Amino acid sequence: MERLIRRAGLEEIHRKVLAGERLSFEEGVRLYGTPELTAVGYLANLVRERRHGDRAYWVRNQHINYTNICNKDCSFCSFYAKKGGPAPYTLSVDQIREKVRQYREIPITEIHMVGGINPRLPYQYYLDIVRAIKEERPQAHLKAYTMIELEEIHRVSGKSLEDVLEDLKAAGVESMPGGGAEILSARLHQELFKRKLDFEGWLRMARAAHRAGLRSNATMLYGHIESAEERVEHLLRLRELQDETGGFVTFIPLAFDPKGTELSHLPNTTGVEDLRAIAVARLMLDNFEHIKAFWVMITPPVAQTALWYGADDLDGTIQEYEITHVGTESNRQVLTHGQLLGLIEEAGRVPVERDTLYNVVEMAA
Ligand code: V47
Repeated sequence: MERLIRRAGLEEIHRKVLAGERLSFEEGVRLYGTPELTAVGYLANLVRERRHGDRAYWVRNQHINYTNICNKDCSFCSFYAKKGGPAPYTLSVDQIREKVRQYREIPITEIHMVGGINPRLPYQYYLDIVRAIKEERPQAHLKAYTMIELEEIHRVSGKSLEDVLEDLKAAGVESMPGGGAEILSARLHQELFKRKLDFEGWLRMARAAHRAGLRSNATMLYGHIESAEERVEHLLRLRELQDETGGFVTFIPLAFDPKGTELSHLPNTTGVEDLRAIAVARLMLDNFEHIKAFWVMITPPVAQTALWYGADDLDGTIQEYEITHVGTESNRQVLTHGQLLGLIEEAGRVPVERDTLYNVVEMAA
């Protein structure tokens, strides 16, 4: 390994990783640039094992998307309703209740709820669906609404952002997912998602949520038109906010799936890119406890391998996922807990069932 690290020119980064020192922007770019993925993975695995040993976390969860109507028109998205695409829908409070009841028999500990930005939805709707979920399944942790939705909920509320956050918490929101960050960059905002909150706004919302006591995740959408420098800048912007608030729980790199988007001419990411995104994140985000390999996006085989490239979490059993459909046409994208455990054990790690905030639910025997 020493030889490989030398060949990759990563000796100084190796020294810093062993000493627990913070890596710089230039070093992040170097980690993206070196062809020696194994060396990058080795370094990331040192950090991963220092923090989590052999543990690999997973969660029994359910995703709910309450509407696919969206006015943001992001060119990387295939989820929102448009001509020739998916038909528009908005779930009623009763339909949401029904979705929760559908998986009553499964011991789910987390419900992850997000949706498009449907400007017709009133403030009360956002509170009502949260209350309905908590009534149906009070024991499940509700992780709901991205920073983009928070901005919209604030817009329709006529209240201060602080009051909105208090209302959401009182209704039953317990943490927030990491979506909507895309790439925290002014150039990419202009190119790909200019109707959406810009990167300063996303960070402002996250800061306000953390100050209100809501923890959240952070994502990065990679594999489209962003450069290595822009990816590293994204990571550093998250690291800086995490230094300030400590409110982020997990970082999740999301591999861009071009199918059905305005960027459908672009190729899918490769396993090498996916593993590198995980490894570089593990090395740069020294103040994030967890790095998640989201199997829905990068496929179970790559996610399983990522447990040796910096990831300590595979996310969950899922049930249904509508935002993307890698290798399937169906919304039903599910791994049973047996399949998840099998993937983790085959990779040589120890599966640990967790809840949203990484409290251990049950250790495998
Ligand atoms: O913000 C949209 C991304 C995100 C595509 O917090 C796409 O635990 C790839 O944030 N190809 C939503 N990605 C999903 C998300 C998430 C997922 C799992 C766990 C957590 C968590 C959060 O999906 C969006 C956007 O960045 N997305 N379109 C696409 N074509």
